Amino acid sequence: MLDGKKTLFSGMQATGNLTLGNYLGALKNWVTISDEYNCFYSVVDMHSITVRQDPAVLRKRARTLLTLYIAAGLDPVKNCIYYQSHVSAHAELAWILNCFTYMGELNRMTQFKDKAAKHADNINAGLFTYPVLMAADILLYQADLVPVGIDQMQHLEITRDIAQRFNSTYGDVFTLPEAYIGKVGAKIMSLQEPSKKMSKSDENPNGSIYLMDDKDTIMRKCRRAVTDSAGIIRYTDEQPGLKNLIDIYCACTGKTPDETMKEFDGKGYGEFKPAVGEAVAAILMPLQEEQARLTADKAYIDGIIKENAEKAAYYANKTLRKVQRKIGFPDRIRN
Ligand code: ATP
Ligand code: LTN
Repeated sequence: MLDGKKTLFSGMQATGNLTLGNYLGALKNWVTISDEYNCFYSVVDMHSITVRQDPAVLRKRARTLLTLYIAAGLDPVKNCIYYQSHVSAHAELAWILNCFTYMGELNRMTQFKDKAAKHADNINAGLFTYPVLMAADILLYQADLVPVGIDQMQHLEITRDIAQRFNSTYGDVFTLPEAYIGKVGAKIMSLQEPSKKMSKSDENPNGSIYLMDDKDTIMRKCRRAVTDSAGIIRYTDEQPGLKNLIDIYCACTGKTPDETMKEFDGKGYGEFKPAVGEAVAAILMPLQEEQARLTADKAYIDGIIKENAEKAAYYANKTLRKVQRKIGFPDRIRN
């Protein structure tokens, strides 16, 4: 508890171009709940290097992502928005937690299996211990709540297991975090293969709507989204492509699937798909304008980066010092 509020932590990797899935599944929810919590939102650039990155591209993407957090509506004074790599406590706690995590546990992680299959030429140890660094992120800030998409649930569970294991030996050091999965948009699927989640690392650009897509591209991708031959607007698992479009429409407009079915009763996909495009564009166009405005204000963003790194380090180091003491590292000598 800080100032009577619970603490929230979340992060996103600065890899690839962000998709509508990232926005609806994560960023949008972050903004909705940010007032009720003390929030830490990190650009997790240390996680990004588990897959090879071009240094200049990584640096640029990290900055774009940090700016996007603010453009999406997160107030950088009330919320601590910072780069993970600027707070060395993440790496230090991750090392300690590595020694409290079993190979067998990490071996079960589906994200590891997926990424190892995708990057068979670079199955590095960082990719394997990725969830431990994520646990360190969360536990350093004693987070009560972690808003993520459904795909991150397994990582949240291992975080709780590691924290519980540590606490059972050393006392109540870590708060046990709960996952927060938004009601709408928790899993946005690919527009081309509705059985796969929309992902920024998808090779087919038509499967994803990118946050920086222009309106024509958004409209085209929605029109070409894979649906079925039933031709009626129904929210059912039997029409997965359409169901995904309804989810997107609802997440963007705030309507429910029932309201949407009524609105498009008797109408076909030829009317519904452009309406989805319009709803998406109505969200993304203002976001892009705000992003451009903030990007131009270099001094303002630099100030936020500096101040928030210091603030994050203050809280992170408090937990780290406690952990170091508990496990028996020698005390620092102060004059
Ligand atoms: P990659 O394809 O590189 O693995 P990704 O697109 O899955 O990336 P992440 O950086 O792993 O994105 O995720 C950032 C956040 O966005 C996470 O909280 C994740 O759960 C959420 N998220 C990612 N894709 C979707 C999606 N299709 N629907 C809803 N939420 C999503
Ligand atoms: N693994 C997450 C990103 C991430 C994260 C975190 C999310 C790293 N550390 C801590 C929430 C809390 C992902 O791939 N989306």
